[in-house]
Formats: sequence, structure tokens, C-alpha cells
Amino acid sequence: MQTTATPTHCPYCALQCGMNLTPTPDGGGSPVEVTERPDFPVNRGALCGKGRTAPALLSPGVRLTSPLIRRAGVLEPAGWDEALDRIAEELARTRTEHGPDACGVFGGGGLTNEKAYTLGKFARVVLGTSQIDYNGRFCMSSAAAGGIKAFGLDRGLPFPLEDIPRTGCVVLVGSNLAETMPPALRYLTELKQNGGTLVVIDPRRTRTAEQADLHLAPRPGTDLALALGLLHLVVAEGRTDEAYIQERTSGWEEARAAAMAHWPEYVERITGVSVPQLRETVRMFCEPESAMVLTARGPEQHSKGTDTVGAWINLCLATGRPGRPFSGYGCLTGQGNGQGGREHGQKADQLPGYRKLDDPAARRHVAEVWGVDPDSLPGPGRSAYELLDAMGTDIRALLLMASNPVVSAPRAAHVEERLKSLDFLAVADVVLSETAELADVVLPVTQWAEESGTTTNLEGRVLLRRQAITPPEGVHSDLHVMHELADRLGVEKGFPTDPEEVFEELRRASAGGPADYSGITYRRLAEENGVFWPCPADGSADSSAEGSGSGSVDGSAGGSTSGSAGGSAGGSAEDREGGVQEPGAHPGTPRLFLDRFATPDGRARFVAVNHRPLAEEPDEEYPVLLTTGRVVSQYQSGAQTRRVDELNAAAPGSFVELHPRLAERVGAVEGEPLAVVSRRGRAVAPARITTSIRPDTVFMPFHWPGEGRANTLTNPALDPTSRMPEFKACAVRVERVEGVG
Ligand SMILES: Nc1nc2c(c(=O)[nH]1)N[C@H]1C(S)=C(S)[C@@H](COP(=O)(O)OP(=O)(O)OC[C@H]3O[C@@H](n4cnc5c(=O)[nH]c(N)nc54)[C@H](O)[C@@H]3O)O[C@H]1N2
Ligand SMILES: Nc1nc2c(c(=O)[nH]1)N[C@H]1C(S)=C(S)[C@@H](COP(=O)(O)OP(=O)(O)OC[C@H]3O[C@@H](n4cnc5c(=O)[nH]c(N)nc54)[C@H](O)[C@@H]3O)O[C@H]1N2
Ligand code: SF4
Ligand SMILES: [Mo]
Repeated sequence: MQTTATPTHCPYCALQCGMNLTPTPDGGGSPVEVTERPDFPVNRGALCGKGRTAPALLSPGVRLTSPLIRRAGVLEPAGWDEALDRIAEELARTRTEHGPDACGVFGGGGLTNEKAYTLGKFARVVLGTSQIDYNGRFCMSSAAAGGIKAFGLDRGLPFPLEDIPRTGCVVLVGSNLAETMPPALRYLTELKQNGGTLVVIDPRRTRTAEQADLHLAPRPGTDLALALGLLHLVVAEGRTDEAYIQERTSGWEEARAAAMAHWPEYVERITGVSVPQLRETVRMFCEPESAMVLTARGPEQHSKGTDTVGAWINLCLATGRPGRPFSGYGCLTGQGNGQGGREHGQKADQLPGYRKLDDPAARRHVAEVWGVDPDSLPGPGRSAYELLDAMGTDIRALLLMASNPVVSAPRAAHVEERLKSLDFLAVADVVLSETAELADVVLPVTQWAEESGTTTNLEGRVLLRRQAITPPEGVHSDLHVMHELADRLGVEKGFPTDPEEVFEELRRASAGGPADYSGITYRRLAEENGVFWPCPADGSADSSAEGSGSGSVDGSAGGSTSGSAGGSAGGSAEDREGGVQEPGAHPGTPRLFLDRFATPDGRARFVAVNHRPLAEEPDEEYPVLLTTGRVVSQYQSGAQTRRVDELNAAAPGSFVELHPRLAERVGAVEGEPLAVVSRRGRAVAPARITTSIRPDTVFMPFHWPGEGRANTLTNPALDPTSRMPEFKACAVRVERVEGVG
């Protein structure tokens, strides 16, 4: 137990705010309290209510402290050996009786890099199953797919957040930053103070949209058409950057032709955004020397999310933005380790270092690090929803770590029923989530302040979370769980329980891959405020490092740092702050693409995309659109934040946000229960009547189980490339609940 403050990072979102944990004198309630950590540049001491109250999760009254085993239908406390034996037996039996692919593994973007890496290795090496995926599929997979198509690489932001106030214009598409990453709002405020402009695109006038110079409120699911219409105007008004298009891109002719088919008047009809507003957006975006488009879940969580991201990237490329100072396209990643969690192998088609599972060279490299035959590694498996949908049929047993799909998966009642139909379900969690409640065995694992590990924030900055307290008795880490299960399943080596030892192996496994961590060590992370990947081990070896590696990312020096992403980025360590690296060590890569893109020919690729309708358009029976999202005081499925009194008091339950005109039509009364019905089911929650939403759309947050569960309604129609479900738009009917009003 430390007696002084431990500098670490928040357990929740991808901003990974820096915080200090200080032991509480009397230990009453939580063993530590959160204090300011102003030296960390991303949040400079600021925290949202969730981060500030996070120590509540450490108190034994809230967290699990004993394994649970289901006996005669009831979960009862049990010993660790018994619980682990039981899981190992069931997984072994399933494998023998139904083959390795009958064992499923489901992970989470909240897991540290070490855990996510080990989970992917566990699935492929110990279970031999291809059936692993994770909740990040529901998060930024469309942006990831779009980024890889266009740039050859997926790092959410290709530049640090500190670049935002230095650009001329930010177009923020479907992000409610003011509620989802409150300390980051500062970057938008500073942007405006510096004379830059902000365009927010959201069907609702959110707290974020209130900050905007221009707010566009399109109909949900029409961002693809919107971006195409803007590109049409860019061409029509002669605002393209022909020299950039010539030198740095490919595929323009086809993309241009597709955009030209989207006339502004046609786009106005699809989106509901007027032609003058489209023109004003183009003017604001094109006039300044630098500009950015940032997307979040609003445009991405659709069955056309990948194409939509592609269309926004096209707009950036046609105007010469990506790879230029303070400019380009970025995605605001969501979960605490949403970035790192998508790089090291818990994804269905992936090996560590953001390598492809179907690439023979990648298989050879990783198999060698793991000491196995490359041919023994299974191929790509199912995506998250498809995996959950196959439970009880092809998938007979599931090991689930760090997700709560009973609340957060689309078509959740069906997913809940599939979970119940499994032969065996094991859940490792910190609390008894709604999904853990359905398990045959529950393992209580260490969290955030109780363990060490690395996360990679939304900027691609690898960070060290330090252990601040000793975990309660009866609690072990996810790494311990995988070590013990591997041992019981006959793999005695290769599953260490020490996170630093895992990280050392991850460094080797990622070396030479797109997300190269090989030059990063715990020592460096402890002394620097994070290191941006790619960071290869041998920083001096690269000759294409022209212009690389200068300038601090923390706001002082102001030089631009670049790197040729894709594992060959180089740079000199000269100007680096901190000065702790070995001579010749790579400084990391805060800014990508300044010299070249990570494609084989170094050029960014336009994609030719066209507008298409929602998977489920409104009709007579279901005439209204439902969209879903978040509120500031709850996090995700709410498994953690619903257990924190202060947060619960601020956001006690689900609600249905609707426009007064729609409210009048259906007879909704403020605060009274309202039913929302889709082809998947029915949810009931109090009405919240507001003019800040489009009259054709209702909004529900998805943080709660039970009657108000938004995901009872959502449509699991998947994007053909990213396999992202259509969380952000489905057809519903809104009705008064009998006996109300
Ligand atoms: N308080 C809080 N903060 C969080 C989280 C949380 O659960 N709670 N979760 C974290 C995670 S994992 C994530 S992924 C991020 C998500 O961060 P955000 O993407 O900011 O969150 P959302 O509320 O899901 O969606 C953002 C906005 O998209 C709008 N929207 C809906 N449909 C459309 C559409 O079709 N087009 C457009 N342009 N906009 C649309 C919604 O009205 C909403 O205001 O937040 C992170 N931070
Ligand atoms: N309708 C609708 N649905 C959505 C979305 C939406 O916008 N609309 N957004 C989607 C998005 S973007 C996301 S990211 C998902 C998230 O949805 P979920 O995957 O359900 O995310 P969480 O609620 O964060 O669940 C994480 C669980 O892991 C536990 N946990 C935390 N740390 C650890 C750890 O170190 N180890 C283990 N073993 N467990 C841990 C927590 O206690 C919690 O129970 O929801 C998706 N669902
Ligand atoms: S913004 Fe995100 S990382 Fe920062 S304190 Fe809030 S939840 Fe934690
Ligand atoms: Mo997310």
C-alpha cells in the first residue's frame, strides 16, 4: 500500500485523464481519493464526475470479492480453485465434444493492452478457437475500417488533441463531447478563442452543439449523403486542392463522379439540411489554411458506417487536409483502451501489432513469438454480434471478460436469450453485471487502481496505469485467470501474471507491425507522459525519417512531428522532452502521414461511395426514428456507474427524448412513461419533451437494463465491412402507456 499519491489514469473513457490517487486517512468507504494531476497534458487536472467518483468502485460493498458458482440455479460464493477447475473442465469438454470453435471468447475495450493481448493469445493458443471478438466492434469499427481503406492505418486521431485549438475549423460529426469527454471541451473553447470555427452535426442540439458556430441537424443515418453533398459543392465551387490530389492520393476520378451525382437539392431532401447551410459549411471548412473533420459514434454506428467515414475522408482529401499541419480526419475513440484494445489481437481477424490473421508473414512472426506452429493458429472468426447470435447453436461455451452485452448489445432481448441457451457461461468482472448474473461461474477480477497495465488513449498515446492499492482478498487479475486456465488446459508456459512481463512479449509480437510498440518500455512510460505509436525499437535505423521526431507534443515547442506510419516510422530523439530514452531511441509518432500514408504506394485512397437508405426506414407501422447514445453521468451499460450514488442521483434512469410536436401527436406527457416499440420489442421510459431534437426522431440513452433498455429496440443490421450494428437508427412507434396522462 502506497502512502503517497500515485499518478495514474481514469478507469473509464478513451481520454484517459490523468489523476492522482491519494490514500484516504481513515479509509472510510474507499481506500483512496482522487486528486488533481495537472502535469498530464490531455486533461491538465480537469476530470468529469465519473472520474472524480471512480474510487467508489473500489469499496468492497460495490465490487465482487469472491468467485461465484451456480448451484441449483443460484450463484453462490465459492473458492478460486473450484471455480477455475469448473471453467477449465467445461471448456475442455466443449472442445472435445463439439470442436474448438464451439468455445467462444468475448473481450472488451476496457481491458489493458496486456489483458487484450493475452486474451487473443489464450483463444488461439490454449483453446485453438477462431471464435473471439469484443465490444469494440460496437464502438469504432466503422472508423477503423474507413481509416484502413483510406490511409492504410487505423489510429483514431493522427494528431494529438493539442492540435485542435490550432486549426482553422473543426467539423464535429455525431460527437457529444461535452457529455462524453467533458474535459476535452476545453480544446473546442480554445479553438474559438483562437479565431477558429466549430461546426457540429447532430440530429439533436446537444450541449456540444450549443458551442457551435453552425449546427446542422440531419436526419439520423444520412451523414453519408451529407458528406457527398458537401464534396459536390467543394468541386462545384472550385475549392479542391488539385496539387495535393495529384501528389498524395489515388482514386479521385471515381470518388468525384460519385459525389457529383449528389446534388445539393437532392442532399437537402435526404438529410433535411438546407442548401444554404451546406454552402456555409463548405465555406467554413475550406477557407482557413487548416481544418479537421472529427467523427464519433453518431455517423459510425450504422449499417453504412464504413462508407460514411469514407465519404468524410474523401472531403478531407479533396481539400488537401490529411497529413498537413493541424489538419485531417480523426475518429474520437470511446473506451478507456478503445485504441489499444483494437490493436493486439482480441479482434476476430487480428494478431498483435494490428497484424492481419490471414497474412502468412504475420502468422509466422507471431507464432514464433508464441513458440507455436503457424499452421496451428486458427483463421478469422465471427464478429461480435454474429458471435453472440451463434450462442447456443455453434457456440456452446463462452468466456466473457469486460463487457455487459445484456444491456449493450443490439437486439438485447435476443442476445439475453442466446446467453441463457449456452451450455456454459463464465464471466470475469469487477461487479455483478447483468451479464454476470446469467453466468455459471463468475470470477472477481482486479481493476484499474488495484493493478498495473498500459492503455492507449484516443490520440494513440500509450500510457501507464499504476497500481495504487492492494486488491481485496479473494480478488485476482484477469492475467491470473488466464494463467491458471491455460495451466489447467495443458499450456504451462506463456501466460505470465506480471503485466510488465506480458508487455515485454507484446513489444516483440508487435515489432514491425502497423501498431509497433517495440520501442516502448514501462520505464519510459513511467518517466514520460505517454509515448505515441508507432514506436519501433531501433529509432536510428530508418532512413525515411525525414522531418520526423521533432517537437514536444505537450504544447511547448510547437514543432510538428511526423512519421511514416506502418512500422517503418523513424525519427531522432534530439528534441524530445523528458530525455529519458536511450540514445537513438525512437521518440514515438504524435503526428502521422506528414510525409506519406501507410499504403503500399504511400498515397491516400479515395473511395467511391453512394448514399443508401437505412436498413430499416420508417413506414406506416413504425413511423418514427429511434437514435441512441449517452448521458454525462452514466458509462456504457452502467454496470459500474449505476453503482456510484452520486452518479445515480444525477442520472437515475432511462428516458425518451422527443419533440413537442411528436409529443402532442402521440399524447406524451412530460415525465410520464412512454412506450417505444420496434420490430424487436418494446421499452418504456419517462418522456422528456424538448425542442432540441428533430420532430421525426426520438432519442434514448442505453445505460439501463430492464423496462427502459434502449437495446431491446435496436436493429442488429450490420455494416458489410466493419460488421457494426445500426445502433443509431431504427424504425419505431411511440405510444402512451395505458392508464397514464
Ligand atoms: N458519459 C459517458 N461518456 C462516455 C461514454 C459513456 O457511456 N458515458 N462512453 C465512451 C464510449 S465507449 C464512446 S464510444 C464515446 C461515444 O461518444 P459520442 O459519440 O459522443 O456519444 P453518443 O452519445 O453515442 O453519440 C454522439 C451523438 O451522436 C448523435 N447522433 C445520433 N444519430 C446520429 C446520426 O445519424 N448522425 C449524426 N451525425 N449524429 C447522430 C447523438 O444525438 C449523440 O448526441 O463516449 C465515451 N464517453
Ligand atoms: N443502443 C446503443 N448501444 C450501444 C452503444 C450505443 O451508442 N447505443 N454504444 C456501443 C459502444 S460504443 C460500446 S463501447 C459498448 C459498450 O458496452 P459494454 O461492453 O457493455 O461496456 P461496459 O458497460 O463498459 O462493460 C464493461 C464491463 O467490464 C467490467 N470491467 C471493467 N474493467 C474490467 C477489467 O479490467 N476486467 C474485467 N474482466 N472486467 C472489467 C465492467 O465492470 C463492466 O461490467 O456499448 C455499445 N452499445
Ligand atoms: S472524461 Fe473520461 S477519462 Fe476523463 S475523467 Fe471523465 S470518464 Fe474519466
Ligand atoms: Mo464505445
